[in-house]
Amino acid sequence: MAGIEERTFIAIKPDGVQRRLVGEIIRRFEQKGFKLVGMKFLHASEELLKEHYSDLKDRPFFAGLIDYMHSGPVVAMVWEGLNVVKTGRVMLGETDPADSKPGTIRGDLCMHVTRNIIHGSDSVESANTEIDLWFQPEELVSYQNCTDDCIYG
Ligand code: DAT
Ligand code: MG
Repeated sequence: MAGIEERTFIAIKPDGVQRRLVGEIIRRFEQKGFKLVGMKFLHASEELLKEHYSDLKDRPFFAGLIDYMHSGPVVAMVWEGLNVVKTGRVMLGETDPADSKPGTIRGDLCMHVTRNIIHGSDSVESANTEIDLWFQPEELVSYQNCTDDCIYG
C-alpha cells in the first residue's frame, strides 16, 4: 500500500528513561500498529544534540534544553507506517504537556514543558534529516511485518 513506508524519528528523553517509561511508550507505538525499524540506547553527545535542535539555537531555553537532553541516556528509534509522522505527533500531544489531551503520551505521563519525556519529528522532511543524523543506514532494519494485511487491509 502507498505510504506505509513513511518513517519518523522518536526519542525517549532522559526523563522518560529515568522514570521507567520506555516500555509504556514503545507499547503505544507497537499497539497502534507501527513497525519498529531502528532502535538504540545511548548517551547523546552535546554536539549531536545541538545539531538535532539547531533550529532552536536562538531561543532562551536552548542551553537548558541541551543540558537536559545531555543529562542521561535516551532511547532513539525509527518507526514506520502510514502517516507515522503526523500520527506520531498526535500520539505525543502538544509541546507543553499542560496543553496535551488525556490519551496522549505527554497528556498522560508528564507535566512540564522542560520535562516532556519524548521527541517526535514534526514533518517528513525533518524526520529524514533526524534519522540521517542519529542512525547509520545499516542500523535500520528492513523486514516484512506479517501483520500488514491485518493492519492495512
Ligand atoms: P516539540 O518537542 O513538541 O517538537 P519544539 O521542537 O518546539 O517542540 O521544542 C523542542 C523542545 O524544546 C520541547 O520538546 C521542549 C523544549 N521547549 C520548547 N518550548 C519551550 C519553552 N517555551 N520553554 C522551555 N522549553 C521549551
Ligand atoms: Mg520539535
